[in-house]
Amino acid sequence: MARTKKLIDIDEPQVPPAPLMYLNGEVVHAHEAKLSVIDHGFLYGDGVFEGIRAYGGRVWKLDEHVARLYKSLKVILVDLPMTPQEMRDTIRMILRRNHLTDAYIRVTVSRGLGLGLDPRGVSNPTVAIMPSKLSLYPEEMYEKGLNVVTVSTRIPTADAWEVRVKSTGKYLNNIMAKFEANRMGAGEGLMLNSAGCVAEATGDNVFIVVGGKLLTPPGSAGILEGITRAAVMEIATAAGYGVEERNLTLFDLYTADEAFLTGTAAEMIPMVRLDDRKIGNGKPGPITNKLIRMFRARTASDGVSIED
Ligand code: PXG
Repeated sequence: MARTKKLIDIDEPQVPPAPLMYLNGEVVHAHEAKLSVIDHGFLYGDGVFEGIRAYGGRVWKLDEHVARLYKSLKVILVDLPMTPQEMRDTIRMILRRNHLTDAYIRVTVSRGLGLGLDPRGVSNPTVAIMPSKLSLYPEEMYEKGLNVVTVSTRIPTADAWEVRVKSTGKYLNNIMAKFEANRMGAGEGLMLNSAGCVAEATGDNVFIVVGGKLLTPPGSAGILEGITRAAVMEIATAAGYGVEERNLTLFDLYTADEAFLTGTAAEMIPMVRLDDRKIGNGKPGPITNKLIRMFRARTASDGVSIED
């Protein structure tokens, strides 16, 4: 009798099932998740978010991300009927339910439902927690370094409190800045603030290395104070490097020994060219590479387990 064992069943769907996500108290398939057209997040970008990562079954900097989310909610006057502990547990539960150990997870909260600006007419904050694919820079960019351009889109008002909140609404500016960088064929766009000082990249913070010391713009430059930025500052300080928050101009970046960007998705990535100038010798610097190794060792060992 002929053997009928099939190596590949072409009728079997090869598409992975849609991930499960949390939406307003329920666990649903992501492709079935629906939001109202009068959601204030959709109508006005009236909400806040966090991008979080898990490595090897542990959520990296979970407490810090949840703390920043609740700080953002406090600033925009949204009172969530969900405690930070419930938020942490729900994030871990969604990762568990999807059997995801290495993942990106996006937490988005909007003010809720209502048409019209008056927040008194808006009720029931929307809470969405969804795992997603990471949009990372290609691996080769970590070895060769990023080519960055200064874009004309600026951080609107560096001294205003709004720009320091991780609000959904402010990202139109960052998206336009990313368009500019793409159009110029660069890997990333550097944004200045209204005073002309260096602020940040479209979704990453900026560091330079000068004389063995790390320099990065302060919160008052209108940046989002990244959780990766804080982790890198802590790792570098513990390794004996000086770290200083200081207002920087393009002159400082053009003449730096080394430079790199930090962010949840990017982790740490060397920046080797800015506006057609080489930074240092145009290759990832030794201190940058050493800190990248230390950072990766930390993400591989630290974090809050997704298991109960
Ligand atoms: N600046 C800006 C403007 C950002 O949006 C950072 C700096 C780095 O912050 P963290 O805390 O990640 O080190 C960010 C982070 C997303 C997404 O879903 C956005 C970010 C990070 C991850 C995902 O689009 N922005």
